[in-house]
Amino acid sequence: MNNAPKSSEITPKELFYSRRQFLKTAGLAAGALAGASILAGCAPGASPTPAPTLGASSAGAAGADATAAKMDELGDPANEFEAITNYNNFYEFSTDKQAVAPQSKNFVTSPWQVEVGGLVNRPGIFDIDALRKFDHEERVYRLRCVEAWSMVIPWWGFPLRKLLEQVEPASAAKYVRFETLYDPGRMPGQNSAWYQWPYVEGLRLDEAMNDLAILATGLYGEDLLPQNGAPIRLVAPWKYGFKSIKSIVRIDLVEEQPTSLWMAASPREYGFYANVNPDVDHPRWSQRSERRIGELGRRETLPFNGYGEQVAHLYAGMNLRANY
Ligand SMILES: Nc1nc2c(c(=O)[nH]1)N[C@H]1C(S)=C(S)[C@@H](COP(=O)(O)O)O[C@H]1N2
Ligand SMILES: [Mo]
Repeated sequence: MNNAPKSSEITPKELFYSRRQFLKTAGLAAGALAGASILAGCAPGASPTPAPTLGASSAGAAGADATAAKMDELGDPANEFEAITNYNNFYEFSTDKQAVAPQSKNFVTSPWQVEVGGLVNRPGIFDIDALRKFDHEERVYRLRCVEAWSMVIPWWGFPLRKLLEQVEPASAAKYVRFETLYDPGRMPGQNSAWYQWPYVEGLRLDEAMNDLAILATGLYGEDLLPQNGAPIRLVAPWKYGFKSIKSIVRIDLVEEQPTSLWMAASPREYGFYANVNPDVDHPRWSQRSERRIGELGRRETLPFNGYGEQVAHLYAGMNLRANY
């Protein structure tokens, strides 16, 4: 998803995390992806890893709730922990999806604070420990990357609305602007001049208040690992994955529509709304279908990533074709 992505990033490919992993997934009529070019260097699978086997298809292997099969409301099984934590977009660490996990593994996320301000009546600095005390729940969401691959992830988090209610948005507030940590010493990708750091994303205030929008601090019931945006990240599942900004340190209520890092990098390709929409092609590829990580073949992409019932009303009267 940079200006000139490697074809390996946008083309169905085979990704084998390990033979064991492959056999498990294959047994579920699932396969894997990422192709020849990635295959050879498939870091996570190169040697047997001691990573927890909490994936859907490992149910029964260890028993108990932690390994029970998880699925989304459409019946799609959650991807395995190994896939979710070893195939990542996090350009602050690497533009190579399989390099993000190793490159970020020593990223220290404690202490951590999130400053919430702008057009609010009660601005505040929230320590990560305080945010962890918000009433958390599991949300099993599909994550659909603009690059046309997807996963199902069992997030652990709380509605963004709960935090916004605490700071009391002022009536002039129309948008929410999020910012990732800026620290090139700890996030080496930020030394790249290709992008305007820090990573910024935004939602319209009514989108942010929608129940689907959560702040996640974990997945599979464990604290987030750095590669997934530790210690806290946004998840807006009806939008392309790039909207779900990681490792947040600032949230501002603002009057003007924020300019995201991707809008600044390539406005022709990445818009503000970025709702998942199979009818609007990316300028360089179709959004009609997607490859679900862990499966062979492709799936049809659903409008709003399958969440239209909850969010379509937010866009009544808008020309969605013009809001890529
Ligand atoms: N700060 C930051 N947030 C980010 C990104 C990033 O590069 N930096 N990548 C985005 C993209 S393109 C996707 S698809 C998702 C991937 O989330 P995951 O690695 O947890 O699956 O994170 C999003 N959030
Ligand atoms: Mo993405």
